[in-house]
Amino acid sequence: MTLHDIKMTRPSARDGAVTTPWWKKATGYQIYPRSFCDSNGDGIGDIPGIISKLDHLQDLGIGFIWLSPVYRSPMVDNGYDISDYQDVAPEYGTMQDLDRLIDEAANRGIGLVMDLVVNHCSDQHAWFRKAVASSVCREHDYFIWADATDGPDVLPSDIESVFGGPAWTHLPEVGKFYFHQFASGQPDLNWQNPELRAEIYAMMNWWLDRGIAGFRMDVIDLIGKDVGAGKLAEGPYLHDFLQEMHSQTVKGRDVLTVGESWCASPETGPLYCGEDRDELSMIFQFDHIKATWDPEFGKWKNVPVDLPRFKTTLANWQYALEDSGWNSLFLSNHDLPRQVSRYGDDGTYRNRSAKMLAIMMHLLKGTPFVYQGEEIGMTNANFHSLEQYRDLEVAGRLAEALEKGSTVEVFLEGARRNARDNARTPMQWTAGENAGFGAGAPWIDVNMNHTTINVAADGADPDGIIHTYKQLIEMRKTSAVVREGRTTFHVVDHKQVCAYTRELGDQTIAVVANMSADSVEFVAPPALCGQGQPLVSNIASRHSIDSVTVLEPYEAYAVLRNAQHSKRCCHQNGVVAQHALEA
Ligand code: TEU
Ligand code: CA
Repeated sequence: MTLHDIKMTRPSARDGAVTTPWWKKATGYQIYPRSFCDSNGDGIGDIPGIISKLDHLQDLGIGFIWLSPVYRSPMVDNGYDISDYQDVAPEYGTMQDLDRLIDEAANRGIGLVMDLVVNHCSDQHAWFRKAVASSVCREHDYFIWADATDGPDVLPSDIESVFGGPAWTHLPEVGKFYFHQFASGQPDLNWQNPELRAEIYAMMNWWLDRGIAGFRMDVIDLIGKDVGAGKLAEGPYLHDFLQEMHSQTVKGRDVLTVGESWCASPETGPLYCGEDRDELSMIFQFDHIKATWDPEFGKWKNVPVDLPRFKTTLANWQYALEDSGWNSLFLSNHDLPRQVSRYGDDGTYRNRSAKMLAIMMHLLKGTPFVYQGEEIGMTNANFHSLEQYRDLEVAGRLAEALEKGSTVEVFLEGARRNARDNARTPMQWTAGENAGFGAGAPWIDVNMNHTTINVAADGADPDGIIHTYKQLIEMRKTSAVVREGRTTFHVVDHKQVCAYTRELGDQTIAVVANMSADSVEFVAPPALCGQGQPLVSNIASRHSIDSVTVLEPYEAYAVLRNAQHSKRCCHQNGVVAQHALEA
């Protein structure tokens, strides 16, 4: 796809000022509680641990926390299997701790966004226990069942679970199969049942009344499914349910909602978060992540990042939500590899490439999300043996890979690059024991590189990565062009450089990022060129983007200019003729 094709998909711009909701000025920070900070030395991160680190978050300047699940759970999937939505897992603390977290965060101007996992619950949830015990009770229909007409060995359909193996499990005591798109310990909830939906909305209101700042909604694109018809993601009832949920819960409240949708496309994205839709504030979409996966083997086979494809997806989303809707901006979360390892260089150019990625993402239009440790350039886990992995997905997918004829070695190499545990090693606070995470041996190995990569060292270094993050987070609060400027991607086909402009009124921000380890002689198109004021950079500040610029490996910088600046540049550089040719 060329730049021209991308522009065609962009709806026309619309002027007109609207009041800016707080979450358009804010940067989010995701906490994976198990791995953030352990206050009592049992090796597991907890809520008092989070409270003890709130100053770090305030210092960073973030506006809200997305807290991965802390609810009561058997922890088959580290809390994404909830057995009680209105209680806290004892290993993480108490409801009192959670209320204190809400208050202490609020004192620092930080909102708390809870993770809402309602596509499925745990098989230990009271609803499921009752549903299994009786086929006529109310809760039985809260789940999705299929009769074992042809016996327990004949599956109702060939739908596979995300973690490997069939999505159906037979329960002899019920004489039926139940449906689970994830682990067998995560039975899917039957959203067709209005009583179930009412229970979920009541639970959401109970949390909202406690003063939380909103919800991140786990795999929300799956709730509208029609399993019989084989329509799972973005199923026929999805938007009806999201509109109902909005009207029954968040309507009239000043909160943020962000739905996780692995299947959203630039075409369907506006349906979730368009301004007139009354559904969600924004979604996490994964097109730019999937664009870097192997078309056949997905994330388990490592392939180099196809930069034109990656940029095309980012561009298409910027354009699709330009007039209505809102983007979330992220490269990392608890399910993805560390961004500096995936898109940058976690060796020689770690510091520089981590900053490059931050500059490249944070100056786009949307709400950025920082995943714990990203702000100091934490890297992949670098595990060398299977025993070091904790994620159930690794076991599930290994079995499958071996069945398909792969080897443990090949699988381990894929896991080293892309397994979810890469992002789940303990937060690296200090160079000391257990990286300052806690006094006891952590539930998952600490990355060996914590002796050099840690919050204390990065913060104390004037050249530390965290300082670039602070700068970018501050810019979003203060600069309208960062928040609202119209995005145009340039040189989308360029294999090394990512470049775009943001325009609002007479202000333009021009961003160039060399996403490669080579020094690049970059020929910039006219729209990108010009002299202005240095905004942010990861090497030395630069005042202009020239028609030809030699970019250092992983160099990134942004220039802010107004109409005045642009004119001056073209004359000074004497490149008007060349520009005219290119245009
Ligand atoms: O993730 C949805 C999901 O499908 C991912 O698990 C992803 O597809 C996976 O990494 C594939 O390799 C959400 C949560 O973010 C994840 O942690 C949970 O495990 C999952 O839902 C189930 O709740
Ligand atoms: Ca603990």
